[in-house]
Amino acid sequence: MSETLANLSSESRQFPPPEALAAAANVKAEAYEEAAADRLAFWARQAERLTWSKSWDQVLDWSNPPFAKWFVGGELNVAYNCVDRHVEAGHGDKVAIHWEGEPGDTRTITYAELLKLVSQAANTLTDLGVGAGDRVAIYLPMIPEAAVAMLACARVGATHSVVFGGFSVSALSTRIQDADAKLVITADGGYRRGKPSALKPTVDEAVAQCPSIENVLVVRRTGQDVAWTDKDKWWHETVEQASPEHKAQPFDAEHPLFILYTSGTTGKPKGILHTTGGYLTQVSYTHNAVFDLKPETDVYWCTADIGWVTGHSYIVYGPLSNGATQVMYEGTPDTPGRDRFWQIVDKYKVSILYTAPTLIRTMMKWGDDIPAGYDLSSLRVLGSVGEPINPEAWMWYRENIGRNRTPIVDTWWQTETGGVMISPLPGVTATKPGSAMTALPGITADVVDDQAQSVPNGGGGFLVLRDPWPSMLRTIWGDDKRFIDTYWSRFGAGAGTGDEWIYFAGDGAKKDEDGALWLLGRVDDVMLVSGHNISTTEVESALVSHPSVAESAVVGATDPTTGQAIVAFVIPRGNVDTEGDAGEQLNVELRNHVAKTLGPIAKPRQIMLVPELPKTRSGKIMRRLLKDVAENRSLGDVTTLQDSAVMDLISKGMNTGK
Ligand code: 6R9
Repeated sequence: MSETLANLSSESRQFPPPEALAAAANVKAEAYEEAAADRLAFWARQAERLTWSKSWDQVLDWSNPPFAKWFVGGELNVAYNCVDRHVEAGHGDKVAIHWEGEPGDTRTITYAELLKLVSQAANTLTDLGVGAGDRVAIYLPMIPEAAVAMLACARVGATHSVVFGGFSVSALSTRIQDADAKLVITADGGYRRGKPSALKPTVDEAVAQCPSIENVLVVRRTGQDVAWTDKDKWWHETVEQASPEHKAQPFDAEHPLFILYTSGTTGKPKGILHTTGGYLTQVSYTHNAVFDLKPETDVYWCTADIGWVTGHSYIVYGPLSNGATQVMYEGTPDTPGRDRFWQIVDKYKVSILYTAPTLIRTMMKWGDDIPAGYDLSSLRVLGSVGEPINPEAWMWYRENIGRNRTPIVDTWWQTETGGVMISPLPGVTATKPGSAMTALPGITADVVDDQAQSVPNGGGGFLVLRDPWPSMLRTIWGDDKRFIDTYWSRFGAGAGTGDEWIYFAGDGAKKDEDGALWLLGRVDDVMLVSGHNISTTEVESALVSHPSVAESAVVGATDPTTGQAIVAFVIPRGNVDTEGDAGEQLNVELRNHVAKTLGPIAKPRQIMLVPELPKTRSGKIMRRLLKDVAENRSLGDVTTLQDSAVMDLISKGMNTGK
């Protein structure tokens, strides 16, 4: 893809794993060879981490590609694996969730208490006529009931569809309608940025458009006034009064576990379908391997929202199947102060922290002195997910949070892949800042050219996955054709070339001289400037490598002379003066800095200094909206935007030329 730039941006820093961590690591280097020798036998061994009611007859049935069946004939219950079996093994008193509400209220939930809550919720679902095969929409803030609701669905075999709390009426109702859900589980509201933020009115409006909904189960969180309809039932008057006895019944390995909608850039949201046995196998294995989880001693914290796949796989199913103790936090990182995260790490002695580049860059912007005021010595593994992490953000994370001691695992995966696919192993890999490094044991990732040929080291192209993996999506809910068209028709058998079915991830990537993988963002975002393909990620990383820059987003805007021209939106670091001449000067300096770092072809036509960038609720930059601004168009779909005021600020700045 970006051959011109591939040779120019090179990273020579490398960090081997700490010796003590390497010596005691859950997964050692041999795992790669073992998996390569017999991939299916490797995954079968990982499946044995779980408790199956009935063992499988066949590890993988790939006779009808691209529709995979894993652990064919096997039966298990996901909730039993995440809760009951830890209690049965004598760990009932162990803390499953240290929950921290935004206003500072807390709850500590042991595995025994979690079992009680999940059993009560399962009994309530049954009472409400929800059973195996039904769909349930979950629209909740980050409260323990979110995990309980998901596990209760899994327990009775209902398929959940979690929608980010705060998504609009139309986003919620289209998801309910597409899945034909029978029940919504919601709350009166949740706390965000120091205030109660209502959820119930959105549900009321959505349900009015969704005749399939029979009941609405409402958790009381904020105590704010709510309108009441005859479909509504309070959680505390149903679930909390229900019997705590519930026997989990096993389901087929391919029983649908959840649907999660991804918005994509165009068209209606895709309902990504995940099933039971393969999904739980991979999230359990990867959570253990990638974070080197020691369930007896670690305190794990994933800062994601439950509405994102990261919340599904690495707050609920991965950690709980592994019997981990974790922190769950309701609110935003700046409430009541910008030190909230570090206060939480210090308070609970968090040892594994999993967060997103957007948050790391925000922390950079706020300044080094904030984390410096806290004891972060409990941390031993740091993770990143959601976007490419710029090398300088990676270094900042290592130095200021990891205090140069802890490995960083940059984990590449997607809603569609269900679990982590490409990542360092903390006890094995010598990491490079900004690289997700290599595919995990049992996973075959590659970078190919547009003829599906593997590119040599030093080359760039499209990221693909060559073999099916246990937690792969099984289809797009109700739309097998779109499943094939979107992921399998670009290369290989699905495209009519070759026998091999090749999964196209939609991301650009390159292999460096050592074969390490560097993710370059969505291929839809690649810019074509005077005939050269340039990735947004590389220009953004060049900008972030300047000491005055905290965060940046780059788009290609139509340009009469170069086809597309690079327009960059830049958030300066907290201490940088951007008033008047200083701003002008910084602008010139930044354009030259990119030209020097990457080559003159990558020099931005224009740089806008902005206070914020438009992001999704999972923290991804919405470049599509910035492109609308750069090309003077009215804004496209903004329903998944985290904060709608941001776009006004940016558009205003653009129009006045500031
Ligand atoms: C887990 C998640 C998937 C897209 C993916 C890619 C980007 C995620 C990344 C990364 C570079 C990483 N992405 N992790 N890019 N390095 N470590 O984010 O799922 O919300 O479906 O997004 O996110 O572009 O294709 P999802």
